[in-house]
Amino acid sequence: MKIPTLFKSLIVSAGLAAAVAAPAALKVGFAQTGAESAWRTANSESMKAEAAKRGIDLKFSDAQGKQENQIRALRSFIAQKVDYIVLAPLVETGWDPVLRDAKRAGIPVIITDRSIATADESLFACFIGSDFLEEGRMAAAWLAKKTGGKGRIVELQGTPGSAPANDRRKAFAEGIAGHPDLKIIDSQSGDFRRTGGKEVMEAFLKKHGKNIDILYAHNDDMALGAIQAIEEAGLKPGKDIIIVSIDAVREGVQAVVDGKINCVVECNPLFGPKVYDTITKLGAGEKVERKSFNKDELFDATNAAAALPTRQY
Ligand code: GYE
Repeated sequence: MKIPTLFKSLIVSAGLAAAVAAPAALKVGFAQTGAESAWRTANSESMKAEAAKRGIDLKFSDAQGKQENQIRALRSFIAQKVDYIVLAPLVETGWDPVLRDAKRAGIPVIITDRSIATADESLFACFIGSDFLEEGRMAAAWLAKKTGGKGRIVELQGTPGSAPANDRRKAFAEGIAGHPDLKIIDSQSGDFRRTGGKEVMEAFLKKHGKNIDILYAHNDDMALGAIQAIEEAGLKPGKDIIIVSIDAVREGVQAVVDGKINCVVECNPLFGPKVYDTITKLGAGEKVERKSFNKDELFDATNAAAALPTRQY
């Protein structure tokens, strides 16, 4: 077909305009820990949905709970020359070598959700997450008040070596230290998983029988698993055993409404908008906060029912 010259030039200029108007999509690599809990699912969803909304080309990697998989994902993001890397680090230590590689390649890294331990603060651009120490303190303060400072506690820890497990354990222990009759009689990891919570609670019940007054779980999923074990042992969760956990995912808040969990401390997983806003600012050469934390709430029998209809995760 013969195209008239005028049309030809129109086609060419339209093509040029499109090329100018549509710069290549920003490439972001997100190294996620895995899919261990409802919190994590909500976190992944927030990162994916917000990227899609903003036209960001998100490369999402699920490390299935293994640090070596996360390190491999980071190396692959570097090889693909992404514009930014977002890392939700499974554990606190062991990141320096791969972060050094990212730095050498000139790719800024944003640490999200969990913090890392490093002597070289120049290895990441900023941190966006939650204050796990504050969450542990809130859980301890609520419990001390509710029980009058008395009770034998079993603790379900999160993933060993992870910032939330380390900090929630430390701050809670400090929070109850002033109450000599509040004692942790046993503490094991359930890896932030429902099955882990159930199995470890079964073992606690076998070992300690009726000598457990309180369960402190580092997340709702483990508390929900433990509730199954408690019910199967013929006991009433929330009554025979007082339960405090962290996250406030919808099912956790529902359990508070049902009287099976007594208190949940919130940990908001919806970081997508904040992470990409931060990336936009970094791209524009603006200053960003070095460490920014979400403000979290607490739900118990007094406010859980009112909060439930508007929970976003
Ligand atoms: O509490 C837990 C998840 O790092 C804050 O990880 C996160 C924790 C969250 O598996 O449910």
